[in-house]
Amino acid sequence: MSDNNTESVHDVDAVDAVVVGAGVTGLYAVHKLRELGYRVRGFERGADVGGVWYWNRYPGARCDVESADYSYSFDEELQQAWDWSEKYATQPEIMRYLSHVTDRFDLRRSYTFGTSVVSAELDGETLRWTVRTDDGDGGGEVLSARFCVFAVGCLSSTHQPSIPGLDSFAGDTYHTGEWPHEGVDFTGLRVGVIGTGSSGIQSVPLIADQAAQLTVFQRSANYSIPAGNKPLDEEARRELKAGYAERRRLARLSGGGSPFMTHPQRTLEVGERERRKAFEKRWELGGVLYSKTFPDQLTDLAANHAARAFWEEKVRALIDDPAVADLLVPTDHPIGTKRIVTDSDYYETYNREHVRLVSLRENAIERVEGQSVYLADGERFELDALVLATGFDAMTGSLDRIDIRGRGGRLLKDDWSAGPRTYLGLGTDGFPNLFNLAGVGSPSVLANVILCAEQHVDWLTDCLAHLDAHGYVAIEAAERAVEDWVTECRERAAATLMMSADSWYLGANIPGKPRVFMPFVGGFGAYGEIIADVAASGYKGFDLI
Ligand code: N01
Repeated sequence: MSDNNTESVHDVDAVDAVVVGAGVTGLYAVHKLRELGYRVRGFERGADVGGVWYWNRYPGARCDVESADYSYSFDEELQQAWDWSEKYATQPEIMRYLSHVTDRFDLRRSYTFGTSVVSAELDGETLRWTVRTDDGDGGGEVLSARFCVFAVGCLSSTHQPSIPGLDSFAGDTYHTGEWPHEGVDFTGLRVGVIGTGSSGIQSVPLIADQAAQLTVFQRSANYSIPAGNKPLDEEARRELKAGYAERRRLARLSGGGSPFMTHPQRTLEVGERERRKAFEKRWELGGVLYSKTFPDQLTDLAANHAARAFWEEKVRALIDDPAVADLLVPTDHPIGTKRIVTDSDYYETYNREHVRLVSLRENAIERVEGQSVYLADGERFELDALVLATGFDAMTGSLDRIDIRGRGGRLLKDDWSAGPRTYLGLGTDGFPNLFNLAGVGSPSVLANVILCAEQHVDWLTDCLAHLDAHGYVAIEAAERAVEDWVTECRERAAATLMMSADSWYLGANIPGKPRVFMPFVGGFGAYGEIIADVAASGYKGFDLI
């Protein structure tokens, strides 16, 4: 630690584990690590628990995984006690749920909120980590920890577009990922939304309900599927609760961590009627799982075309003006290679008089000046408010903000400059006792992240119990195992269509980021088997120290 910092910090607190983040993963990690008898300190940048749900409070923010699945499975009483009110929960309901879980397991007492971890440095002799926080609510602390557990979320560092003059926009500017907690009233205003990913597509219909005029600036069209959201009545809830055991069993075997299996045959192996029936069923189910109707949809272009054609037919039927529909139908990537959006009335919103879609494809935003947005061809839009739905520096953005130094002072960010290097997504060589949960190198963003969190945390706590039972101080991924896993992840991604879209999975939305497919594409169930085998073999690929 630099000498000039010493006076501003409290005494060094020695703990077993530091957990960074109080989102769905961090909360469960704190719970399980405490169950091991560990002394745990958690740190969270936000003023409360919730992670991504704490920050993303834009109108229409809603989960795209069904509520029953997007909930913890580790405690039967918890899952029987909680009542979801809708098929897809809204952000406020998820916050209430996470707060309930936090209270139920008394997790807040382990956290310091409003405080970010700014650095973690390994002592090569003791293999302990010195962790420092900023001078947020916690006042700037230094801790010594045996284990560092990062649960910082994959979509937590917002991406601000570099548009000349944006900073000096004379109206109000909001990023969907940092939405004001008191909400925003757009009544009677001229509003512009930049970005048509999940955040833009979810917020547009609700902003349109309030705004006098709404202009949506679209650089790339996206595939979206109506959520088919509906309230859950008493009977539906009773059925869900009675079926949890089977629901979870299927989810654990599945590719995406939800209890839905693909059709047993390949897309073109079945006849036209059967194929349409299967697509129709998924369309009715709603949302993101459409990309898993048939098993080959993301590996075979002809299969993908069939899914895409069905989608296009459905979506064009929702849009009155064929010229607007032409703009809304993507032509630059196969369906499902960017996350399919789950919407409520998105396409229908463009049938409203006061809503205009502006394509930036051949006519980009050139600058912002005063209250005006100017396009390259000189067209000007006078606006009172601008909503940036421009996404995140996904998967690595939040880790990159932390100065993490392993053996010999190696900086994690430098080690990952050509793309993230992990073994199983969990650990990396040179960084013993440091774990990154539900992020790069694991199914994470390609699956139901709550079950991913449980899968990783359960693996981790079993592993730490193993270390303690056998008298080991530390565990570290072997360099060779890291290299092999990076290769395996790359090869598996290359065997799919996922490399053909400029997605945030590939870092393609962030200028200068290496184009590497960051999550593990092989499926949630298959990944679970791989990490279970590694544990059963005595942690092959890791050095136990
Ligand atoms: O971000 P995105 P998001 N000028 O990166 C555009 C999860 N999520 O916050 O595609 C103009 O997908 C950009 O255009 P392009 C979910 O996993 C889930 O919407 O780069 N436009 C794109 O249209 C999701 O996938 C839910 O050409 C610019 C948009 O901004 C992930 O989070 C809800 C631009 C960004 O889309 C990210 O979604 C919300 C510029 N300079 C989010 N820069 C649920 O349903 C960027 N864009 C649970």
